[in-house]
Amino acid sequence: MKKLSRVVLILILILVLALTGCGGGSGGSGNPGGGNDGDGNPGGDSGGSSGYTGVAFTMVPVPSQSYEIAETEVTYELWYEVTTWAVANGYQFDTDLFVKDNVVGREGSSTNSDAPTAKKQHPVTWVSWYSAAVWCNALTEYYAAKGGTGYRCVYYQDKNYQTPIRSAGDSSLDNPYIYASATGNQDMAACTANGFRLPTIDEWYQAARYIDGTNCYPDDYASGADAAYDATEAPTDIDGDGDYRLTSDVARYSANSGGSTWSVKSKSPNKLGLYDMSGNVWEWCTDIFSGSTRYCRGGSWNYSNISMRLNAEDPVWLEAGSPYPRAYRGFRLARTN
Ligand SMILES: [Ca+2]
Ligand SMILES: [Ca+2]
Ligand SMILES: [Ca+2]
Repeated sequence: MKKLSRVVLILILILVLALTGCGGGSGGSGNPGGGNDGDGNPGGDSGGSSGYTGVAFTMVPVPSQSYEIAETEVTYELWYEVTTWAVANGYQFDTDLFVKDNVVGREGSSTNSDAPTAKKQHPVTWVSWYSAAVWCNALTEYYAAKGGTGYRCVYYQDKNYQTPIRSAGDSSLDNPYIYASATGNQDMAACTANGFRLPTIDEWYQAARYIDGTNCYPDDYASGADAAYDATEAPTDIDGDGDYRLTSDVARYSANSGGSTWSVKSKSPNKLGLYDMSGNVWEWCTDIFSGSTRYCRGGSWNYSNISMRLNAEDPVWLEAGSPYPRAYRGFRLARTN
């Protein structure tokens, strides 16, 4: 089944010891966009493998679609490494109200917001939609600065796509410009930038329900399951992969989480090879619904089985001052290809 997916491994190289002295990539100019000028040559990497570690993650193409989606939720390990670089290069994330010490992002449902621990493969939580979207730009620029392909940012302040949004407090995030062939675009469907971003709710849904292009997991199934969310009927091998998965086999939710997040990939994947589409943490999507409302999809470790349905949504009103980040919300990357 995995042969259906052309799995692309993206290796993020991280200069652990010499961020302040590397002088390359993002440069010393204070402009983190230095590696993302679209020329495909991030350049300036100080080179040498000594001192580098890597955080690898996998993007999975969705067949017959023009986008890729991440195999897993964004892990705390990846979040922490990129956020550390981003803050040092001028990015600002929400202080995410009610998080101690103004830090942003926690290691799963734990309270750790510092260096990763043994739980580093848990999804990052306590990230607002604003921080998640800005972080996608940060990852795009980080990747370029560290020697990867020079992907172009997706979210911009201005209609001519000159200035990527680098602050979660930027008011333009309420209705950001999305890089496209025409100026002034604010529709993700027209996006032509190949940098990282949040998926639309429809992209998330298509990836969650995909079986073979003709058949899909039904709306009342968890993504990857062979029976309805509440298993009122015996499972049938609906995805044809030779197993009979129940909701409990593919999702971490209230009945089997033990009251916490889990490392990503602790349950079986769906047909595309995507893990935890249902459960573990709700995942922010990029769409704007009536002003400041955004949607999360897929349910989480502290929600019941009905929220594991692949069409489950959680509309979240991002009113200023509301404690919208939660220990049960994270996100998953997407990328136009
Ligand atoms: Ca299966
Ligand atoms: Ca099956
Ligand atoms: Ca999830």
